[in-house]
Formats: sequence, structure tokens, C-alpha cells
Amino acid sequence: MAQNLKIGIVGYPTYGGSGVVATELGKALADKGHEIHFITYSQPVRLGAMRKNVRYHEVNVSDYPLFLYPPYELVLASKMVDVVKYEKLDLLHVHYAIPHASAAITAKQVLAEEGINLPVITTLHGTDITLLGKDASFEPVISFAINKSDAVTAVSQSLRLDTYKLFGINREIEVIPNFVNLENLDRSNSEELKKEYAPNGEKILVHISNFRPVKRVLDVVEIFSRIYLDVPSKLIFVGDGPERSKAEQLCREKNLCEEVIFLGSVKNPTDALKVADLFVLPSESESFGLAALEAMACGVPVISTNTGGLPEVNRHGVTGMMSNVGDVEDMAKNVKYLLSDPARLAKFRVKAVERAAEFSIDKILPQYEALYNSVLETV
Ligand code: GMT
Repeated sequence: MAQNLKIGIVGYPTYGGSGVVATELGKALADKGHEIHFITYSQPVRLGAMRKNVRYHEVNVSDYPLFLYPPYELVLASKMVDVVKYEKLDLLHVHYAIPHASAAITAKQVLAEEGINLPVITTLHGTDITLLGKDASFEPVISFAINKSDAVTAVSQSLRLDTYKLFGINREIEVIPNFVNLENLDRSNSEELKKEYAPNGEKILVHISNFRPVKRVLDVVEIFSRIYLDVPSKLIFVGDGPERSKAEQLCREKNLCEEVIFLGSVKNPTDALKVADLFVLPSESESFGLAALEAMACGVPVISTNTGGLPEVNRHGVTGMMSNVGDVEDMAKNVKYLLSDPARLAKFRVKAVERAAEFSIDKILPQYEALYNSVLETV
């Protein structure tokens, strides 16, 4: 059985959950002695400083006036071929179906012509399935890339079932959930920082996301507007994206500007969890909810919807509360239920940490290693 492997990891290098999972997985594998080659269009934000066993290969698309759309996927596939051949990689682990899985299958086919067998492992993360699966223009390529991968994982049971429902899949998909690295995550509470945002001892609600429509950030404002007069509190938004200005506008209309803080994109979004009493995630769809898991790991109970994979993470009445999508009245009621009773909140905090520990990286990493080894034994 292979021990230390040379693994190419391809993902989005941004703050999004799939990029965080790809980067943290690579870092943890490198710490265990595997040689990791990140192949992305910019340095993954969570990669941090130079570290042992990690290399980074940037994908640069030249701007030829010939092309209306730069052919990123083809350049990525060529880069994969190059790195696999010259760094002698054992396998590629790609995160997100398009363009990463489809580019990897192209690279696999190119390399096969040269007699090189490239095992491809694809991890499905969420909107690559739940949003793009509803778009007929992507369906044939996504189905093809999934079916031609040597192994496929989904980050929750819910996403696995959605994939079967939305695509023409004729192979097994294994569930390997998101994880949290409890050692790397700064889980300290900061009373000093808390005073800056809540000088009069107000409670703090936090929402962290990319402000895409699927996150329903306006619901966060609606929930807050229903509770802040009863429970003195502040709301901190972390991140940026298409719905931010609408959320700001709604706060202005509701005269909430004194109570709501938009931090924007920050280097370490999870720092906001150090001051949070509750994390609010009213998503329309959420394949897992890594942000919720990270909040729970920091002892912050989660007010969420019950959509997608969230019930596989958040335990209703134990680690947080869940409501139907759009039911802001119920979510506001749940916020009051937790914030009005310090003893109850403290119990939820403890349970949230315990639950998050079930997704600790040392439980999840061996599942990926076992998958790599079983793929290498069969190809
Ligand atoms: O949540 C986002 O919008 C980012 C997105 C991504 O693709 O990076 O996150 C998805 O993947 C995460 C990691 O597996 C999951 O924890 C998120 O639930 C999932 N987002 C959605 O399904 C909306």
C-alpha cells in the first residue's frame, strides 16, 4: 500500500467553502508527509506561509485578442498534464465539478495517450450540483466528469442524493463530510474585542458568507430587526458579494445602521466568531455549511435553516435551532429563545463544541487517505 503520496489538489483559491476544504486538506496531508501540489489561478487564501511538502503551481491564462472568452479550463488541463508528468504525481484530487473535474478528465485523457495513468478523485461541494444541476447547459459535462472520475465524494448525504437526482450518474458516490482543524482555528473568546463592537454588553449575532443570493442575507437583517428591541444586540456581517448593497439598503430603511456592522472581506473571517453569541445562516440551500461547523467549533450555536446538509451538522435544540427557509419569524423566535437564557445558551455552546469535534480533521483525513489508497490499488 502506498505510504507518502504525491498529490495534486485543484480548487478555487478563494474564501469559499470548497476552497477552504481543498486548502486545509492539502495542508493537513502535507503535515502527514504527503507531497502536495496546489494547482490554481492564484495562491489559496488559507495556504498562508511557505510550508514543508507544499508546492504551488499558478495557472495563467494569456489574454489573446482572438478569444471572446479566455479558455481557462484548457489552460488548467494543460497545467495539470505538465505538473503530473514532471512532478510525477500519483493522483489528482479536484474540488468542484466544473471546471476542475472536467479539466482533470481532459488531462487524464491526454496523459493516457502517453501511457500515463492519472487517477482523478472529484469532490462535489454544493452549488456545482445544486445550482448548476438546474442549468441544462452544464448537465452533460458535469455528468461526464463525475462518471469518468476514478472516485467521487460528496460533502453530505444530502448532496449525494441531489447529485443522483439532478445528473445522469452511473457510479458510486462516497460521503466524506467537511471537517474542521481544531488546532489551526483560533477559538479563543475576546472580551476586549467584544467591547469594541458591543460596548454596553449587547449580544452579538454574526453572519459570514459570500453574500450570494443563496445565502439569503436579507433574512439575516429581517431576523435581527425582530429581536434587537427585545434583546439588546448587535449584528456583524463578514464578507462581501452581490447581495451586500441590498442588505445595507434594508438596514438603512429599518434604521438599523447603529446596530449592524458590515466588516466586508477580512483576512481571517473566523476571527468574528471570537465575539459571537450566535451564528446566523438562513441559506436557501447549503450542501453542508462549513461556516456553521466553524462557528460550532468556536462554541457559537447556530440559527439556521433546515435545508440540504445543515441537519447533518446542526442539531436542532442541541447545538442550535433550525427553521424552514424564509421563516424569519421562527428564526427570530429561536434567537430570543437562546439569548434570553444565559444558562441555556451556555449548554448549547458546550454541545456545539462537542458536535464540531465529531468533524475534527483527524477523523476525516484518514477517510480521504483510505480513498486514495483504494483508488491506487484498483487503477
Ligand atoms: O457557500 C458558498 O457559497 C461557497 C461554496 C463553495 O463552493 O465554495 O460552499 C459550498 O461548499 C462548502 C464546502 O464543501 C459547503 O460547506 C457549503 O455548504 C457549500 N455551499 C452551498 O452549498 C451553498
